[in-house]
Amino acid sequence: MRPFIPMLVAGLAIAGCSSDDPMSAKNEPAGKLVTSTTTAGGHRGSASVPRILNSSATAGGLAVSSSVAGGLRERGVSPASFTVLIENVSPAYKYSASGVFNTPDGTSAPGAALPGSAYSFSFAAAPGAKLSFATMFVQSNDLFYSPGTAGIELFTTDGLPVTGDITAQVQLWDAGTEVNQEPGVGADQAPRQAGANTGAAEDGVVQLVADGFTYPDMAANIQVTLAYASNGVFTAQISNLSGSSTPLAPGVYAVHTSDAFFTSGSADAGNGLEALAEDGNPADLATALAAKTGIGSPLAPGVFVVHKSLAPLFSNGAADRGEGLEALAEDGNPAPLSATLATRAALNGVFNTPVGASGPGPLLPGSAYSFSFTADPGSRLSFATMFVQSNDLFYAPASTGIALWDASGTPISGDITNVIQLWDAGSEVNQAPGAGPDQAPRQAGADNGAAENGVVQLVNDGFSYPANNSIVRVTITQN
Ligand SMILES: [Ca+2]
Ligand SMILES: [Ca+2]
Ligand SMILES: [Ca+2]
Repeated sequence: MRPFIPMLVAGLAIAGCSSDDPMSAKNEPAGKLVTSTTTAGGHRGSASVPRILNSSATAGGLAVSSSVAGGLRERGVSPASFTVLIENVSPAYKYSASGVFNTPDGTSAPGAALPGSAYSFSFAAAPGAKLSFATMFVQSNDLFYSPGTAGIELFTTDGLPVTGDITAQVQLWDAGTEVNQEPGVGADQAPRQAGANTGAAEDGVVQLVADGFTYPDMAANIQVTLAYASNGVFTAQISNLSGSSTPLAPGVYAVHTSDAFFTSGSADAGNGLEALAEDGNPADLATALAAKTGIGSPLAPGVFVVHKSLAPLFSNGAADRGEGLEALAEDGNPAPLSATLATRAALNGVFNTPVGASGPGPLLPGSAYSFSFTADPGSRLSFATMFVQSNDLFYAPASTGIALWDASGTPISGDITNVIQLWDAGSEVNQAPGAGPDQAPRQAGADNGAAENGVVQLVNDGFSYPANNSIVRVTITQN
């Protein structure tokens, strides 16, 4: 978390200075709207709906028919005051990535890695992350190769990726679940046992092997290397050397910041390590790790606008309009877009101060932004807030916003998370979420990253993202 705060704060310092912002001098200062009771009709004075969009033909063509709003008025529907709560509900995950490696390089089916073959796997990681893995020493009862509990640091203290040979950080561990027999000979070892989980229970602890038998030097059996692809993605290769005394078996890996999936000196945690270490079966441990794997994300200060024309912030499938969405989506800085909105005749504002906080800041898990406004019947609400662990993604309703009144003239109320979608501003090339070096928490400065020259659209970049409702919850209440 630490590295991104300066970047966001830099943006926030701008956003928080609306009183010094000449763009807002004669418009609605963003700050006061957070608890504003200004109505959407602040510029109304008549039933006509002010155009809030620029005069482009597209925007004009999307204007809502005034008969809709007029219909509600004629039926006696009054303006209403709303409060919107945007909560960051990201859970805390132990692992940012995890998975199985089970298919030797150059083959197409899962199987053991015999001497002279290797497993490779790729994963995304951010500075501060460590790599752990485990693969069975097959000619044993319950031994496995793995880094220590703390894992292998993937970045130097200067934030540079670690690459090259990391074999020196790998050791041979004993799961403590089955009594050890002579390596390569024991009848209850995986190549010879009658079935999975055959052998005398050991009731021991996970520890470096020390059973009186002789094992080959690490460097004679195994070599582990790391390569880095410049975009936050590493590839690890675990080679079973041609002179090795054992096959290696399918295993698991995890990227983490705290300790990994076993504790040296403690009994096996019962999370699947036993089957990996005794039978070369990684499935149960992979499942256990997957349940604790995911990406949480801060959200960032954003903008809202109450409107009666459609698509005040962006158009689905069209290039970013250059009105400030890019800074909101790439750097968590809502000031430029707010300044654009402030020149238009519609209620709008910035939300930038977490509830209970004394000043603007990013929205960390467990925190919420809130804003209030009074709107005319027939009004719609749009807003946008950055998915911070990305290059240019943001949460927002559809480009046309949310109708604040239903067809029967009742103001909407309750949980509206299901209207939120994750959009790609199309302005910066996407990197792996939570890891990309040009993403706000890690980039060297605002607007860093490769230009995308794309369009605003729902994210569809091949990376996997958390379900929207596992990051953000939005509720609206009538005051
Ligand atoms: Ca066994
Ligand atoms: Ca993008
Ligand atoms: Ca960037």
